[in-house]
Amino acid sequence: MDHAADAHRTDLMTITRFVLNEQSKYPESRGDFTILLNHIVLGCKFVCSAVNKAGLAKLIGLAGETNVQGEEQKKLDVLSNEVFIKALVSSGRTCILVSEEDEEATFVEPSKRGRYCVVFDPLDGSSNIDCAVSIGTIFGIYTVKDYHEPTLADVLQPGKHMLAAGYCMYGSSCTLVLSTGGGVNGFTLDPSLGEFILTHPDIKIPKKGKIYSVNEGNAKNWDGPTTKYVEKCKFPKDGSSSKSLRYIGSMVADVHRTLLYGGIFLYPADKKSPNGKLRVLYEVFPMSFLMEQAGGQAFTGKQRALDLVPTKIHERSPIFLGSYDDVEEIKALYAAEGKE
Ligand code: FDP
Repeated sequence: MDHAADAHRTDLMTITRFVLNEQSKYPESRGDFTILLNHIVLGCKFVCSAVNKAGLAKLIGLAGETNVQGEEQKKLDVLSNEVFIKALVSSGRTCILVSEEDEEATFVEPSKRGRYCVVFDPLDGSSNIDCAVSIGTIFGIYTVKDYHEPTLADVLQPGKHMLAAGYCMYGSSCTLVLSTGGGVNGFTLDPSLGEFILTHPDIKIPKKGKIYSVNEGNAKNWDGPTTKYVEKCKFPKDGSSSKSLRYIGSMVADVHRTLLYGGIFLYPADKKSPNGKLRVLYEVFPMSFLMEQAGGQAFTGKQRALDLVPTKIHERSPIFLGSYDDVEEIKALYAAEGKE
């Protein structure tokens, strides 16, 4: 064993160290946010370990199977939800939780309340679990006005009021991308240490990209601007090269690639789903927050995504997000349509 190399590893920038450093910039801080984030990180590690075993489900009894002890095992998305709810409640720093898995918001019991609201999708892209494609957890954090009397209004706020947002992608590596409002940083889980290490400091999305990402199977139902935009990606008339199409169908993975390589991710409205498919609170807002923090843009087809004021916790919205110039083009097409 190379002890010298191991010794060096102790000065790595772990996510805990990173957040503590950030915290030290605010002398009035009591460390509540750091504690909350530690609990989210714990949830991510737990889910990562469960996802890694998903392919062995039939052998060891996960996801709806019965295990060797004869106990009924839970579906991964149900399990992930329970993991995050328990982690967040036991942090003692939350008061309202909104999860994709639960119809109603969870109001934390008074003795365990803190001042944060967390909106999250515990396992997004879950239709990809059985074929081992990357999936992820998405989260956004708000502060409550008065934690003695939390109400739904505390989470039905525009995305621009979010304090922090992030996602954890369970892929070929486990990657956590986080913004607390001062840029975007990416951390990769080192399985040998069980720690997330800062591997992608200060992520900036390229100003213009070469990739578009959309479910083209819905094309016959798209509106004019989306149709024109995708046509332009494939058959540009200004002499530029066509864009490449990449669509995994797992939002975290598609957005992660868009953030790192540039380009645009679209989940537009269509005739069958006039509000698109993706959920405002725990898909559209956190990803839009990260995009803006990385120098990109996020647009709903009508307005800046983070200006949207949700009226229901599971509301949906169309979304176009990614490189600044690419989103600018789709905005111009919607503006032109408005003038017709
Ligand atoms: P999934 O249905 O597998 O859970 O909102 C969920 C989501 O995946 C996103 O992760 C993904 O971007 C989108 O739906 C894919 O939808 P389509 O299958 O309609 O393309």
